Amino acid sequence: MLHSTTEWQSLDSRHFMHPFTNTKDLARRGTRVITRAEGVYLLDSEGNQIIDGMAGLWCVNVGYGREELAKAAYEQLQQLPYYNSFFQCTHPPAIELSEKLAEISPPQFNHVFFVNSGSEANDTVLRMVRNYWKLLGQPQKRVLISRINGYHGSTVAGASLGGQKFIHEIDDLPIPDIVHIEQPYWYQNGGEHSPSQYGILAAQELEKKINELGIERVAAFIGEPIQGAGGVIVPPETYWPEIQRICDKYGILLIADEVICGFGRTGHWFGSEYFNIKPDLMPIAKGLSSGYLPIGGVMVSDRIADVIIGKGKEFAHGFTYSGHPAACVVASRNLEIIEREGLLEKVQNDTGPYLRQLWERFNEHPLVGEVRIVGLLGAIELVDDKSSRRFFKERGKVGERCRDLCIQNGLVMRAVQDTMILSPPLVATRGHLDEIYEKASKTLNQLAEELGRC
Ligand code: PXG
Repeated sequence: MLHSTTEWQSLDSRHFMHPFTNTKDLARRGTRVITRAEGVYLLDSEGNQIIDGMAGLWCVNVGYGREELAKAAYEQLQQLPYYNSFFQCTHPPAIELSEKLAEISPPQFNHVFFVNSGSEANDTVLRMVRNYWKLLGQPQKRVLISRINGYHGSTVAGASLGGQKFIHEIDDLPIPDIVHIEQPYWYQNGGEHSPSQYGILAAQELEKKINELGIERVAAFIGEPIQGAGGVIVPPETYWPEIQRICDKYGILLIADEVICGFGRTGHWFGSEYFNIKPDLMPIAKGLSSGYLPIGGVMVSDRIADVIIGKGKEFAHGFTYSGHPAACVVASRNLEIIEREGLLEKVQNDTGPYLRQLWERFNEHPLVGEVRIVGLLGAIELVDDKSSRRFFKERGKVGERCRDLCIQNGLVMRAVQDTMILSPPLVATRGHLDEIYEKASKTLNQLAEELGRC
């Protein structure tokens, strides 16, 4: 049924409880009703066209309006809309996608466990890690070390692995045996250290924590190659090699959460490849299907599969829709599009470097303390004082204003406190990136004028 925008908004505020939202505040401010999307553009119910600098929520890698993905889902839904993969059953869409994922992922990965979201992937990771050590006769190895300001989802284990205080506060997470160390956020925490010195120091927090807890208790370390929801925190280049060294030295499992970094965002299939690390497990979701249907998974390395599968015990875990046929078909076709259109190469050699050139111009802007960029993943750190790296007193207010101005100017950029985030669809052309840059630039100038910082 067609409604006017105000009718949609009124129905929305009466019945729809939104995720990560202050519902009362939302009802007062009103929602933007998105009704269509094509390529890299969104259309709202008022007919405004907005360029999507966030690929939905970091997921629509191949862009909107792909008829071939819609058709693939339609055909699969007619042929076999659903069947489970429990109890000695399987189906071709899940088998084909498993094979493809084994082919494109680093060589240590030959198995995948399907789930429906990044959060379920991380709950699966937690159970798999503990099961692995238990099967090896070390059930006391249960602690997962994660990072402050990391994001790993909203289910109980996912939110516990995440390191955001405001998320933990609502119901007193984390659950036991999950501990957090400092994040590699040089701009905020690096003080007088150079980024590369700080990268080592931040990584060595892991070694300190292992020693404090006792290696006999520590099971794994988990981190996003680049923290997404935390503010596109690109670690100094020294960070991941040091983390890898420590994981290897102590024999603990390394988990790279690839939910945002996977499927081309950094110009590689996986962010771990960009940083040249060798994880034992990789949770995946988002770009796996470009968000056309919900699907996620855990890539399982031979080290883990040899134990969990090799010991011949049931892994008593799974979801009704693990490996849903239509979602698998859409994901397979989505990976085909990424390959056929050379999106990894395009991001690596063309649009990624081009966006870097554009984005680095913001370094000259009076409000910008730092620009971070890898592939098509970028951040602009808005600060009160550039020379002393001082943030605004009330963190988040300027970012929120910047986000609202962006939307008025026809661009979606997300604000994480006062960090403006960019993660456009991987199909964005140089022309689209110019448009994003011009709109962002106009917005920053308006903001500087409002704050008297021109
Ligand atoms: N891991 C990472 C690294 C993520 O970014 C999840 C796990 C959880 O995935 P699901 O599919 O359960 O949402 C995510 C999700 C934001 C935002 O505001 C980011 C996410 C989800 C919702 C909002 O940046 N990332």
